[in-house]
Amino acid sequence: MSRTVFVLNGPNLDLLGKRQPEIYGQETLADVKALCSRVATEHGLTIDFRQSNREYELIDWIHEARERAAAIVVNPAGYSHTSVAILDALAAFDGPIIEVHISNIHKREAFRRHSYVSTVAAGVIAGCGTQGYALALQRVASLLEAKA
Ligand code: CA2
Repeated sequence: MSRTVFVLNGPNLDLLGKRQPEIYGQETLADVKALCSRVATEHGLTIDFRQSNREYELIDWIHEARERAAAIVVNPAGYSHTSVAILDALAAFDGPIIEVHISNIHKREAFRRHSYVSTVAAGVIAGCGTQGYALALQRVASLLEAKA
């Protein structure tokens, strides 16, 4: 069985650590990737870590995950709150999906409180900073273990 986890990041997350540190912290996306690699190795998982500013590209990657990944960790960023298309793509994925938000979306503007993606996620982590990615991978490891 595949132990590959796709870690997908939505629009503007390439700016992590470069703007708005008061909301998203100091770490860059490269730091998050290094953190994910470390945690994945600890749990015998392999990660495929990607970021895109384009909705269609994220959708294509979710389709690709159907063939190649056992689980998806996704921070859909702004698309969480708007994209039925990303929701539909994720709904066609068979394995566990964990949604991550670096900030606490429930403490911010009202429009951030609703996420389409949450309706298909096995779990949602918000407001734990970039550590949320590590928590998500730990959860994926537990879910895959329980399934094996
Ligand atoms: O808290 C999160 O992880 C979000 O998914 C981040 C999204 C936001 O639209 C969601 O409501 C919550 C924004 C990603 C943009 O990230 C930036 C990072 C640094 C500077 C500017 C944007």
